[in-house]
Amino acid sequence: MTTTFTDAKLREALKVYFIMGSINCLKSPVEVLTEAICGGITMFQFREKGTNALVGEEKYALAEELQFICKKYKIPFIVNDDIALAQTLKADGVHIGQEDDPIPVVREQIGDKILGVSVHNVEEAKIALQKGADYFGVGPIFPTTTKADAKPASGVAILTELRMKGYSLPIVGIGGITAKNASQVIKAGADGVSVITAISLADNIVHATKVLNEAIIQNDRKN
Ligand code: 3NM
Repeated sequence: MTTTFTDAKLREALKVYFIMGSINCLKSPVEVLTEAICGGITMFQFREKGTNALVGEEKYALAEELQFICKKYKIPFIVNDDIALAQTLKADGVHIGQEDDPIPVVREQIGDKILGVSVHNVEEAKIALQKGADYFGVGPIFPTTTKADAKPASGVAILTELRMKGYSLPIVGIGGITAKNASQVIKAGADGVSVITAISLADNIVHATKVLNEAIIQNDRKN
């Protein structure tokens, strides 16, 4: 790990990792994020992507507003695939996928901020580790409709495989994760779960987040 976050602090932050952009919300993103924080999320990723996503000044303004809320509640604020935005806002880190800028280039730009990388198999994990990822986002674990170009769901076996092969880097599972299936993800070896829909589209966001949080805490191997 290269980040100034300690290993323990990063694993703790990854437990209930909420990802969201304006298109994932049925009401104001500010309200959604505030309620998710009240419910107990431990980290937030601003992911303003997809059809009708904000760009330019509007994207910047929303990011700034959401970061302000995160700062108030001491929730780490990560930016998805927009290094310039992350740099301007002095975000806590960035998350990139396999098709985004190369890992060494991003690392060079962000220094010791958190660098998360999406990986889908052992080969990608090996390269991401070598090139300086601080954590892996592994998915989609379960089927998801949120990411248009998501790969087929892998199930939790990929998590077990990564741990068995000696990958001890912090791992967060992603894709179709809910309070009902989250325990499988943790039992298979992930430190936490990242979710969009399970929180952003919940009727009662505070309640849904609390239930998800409890599912993680209860199944955490270290508790
Ligand atoms: N990345 P939901 S799956 C943003 O597999 C994202 O890398 C994925 O949304 C990957 O919790 C995904 O609504 C969408 O399924 C996750």
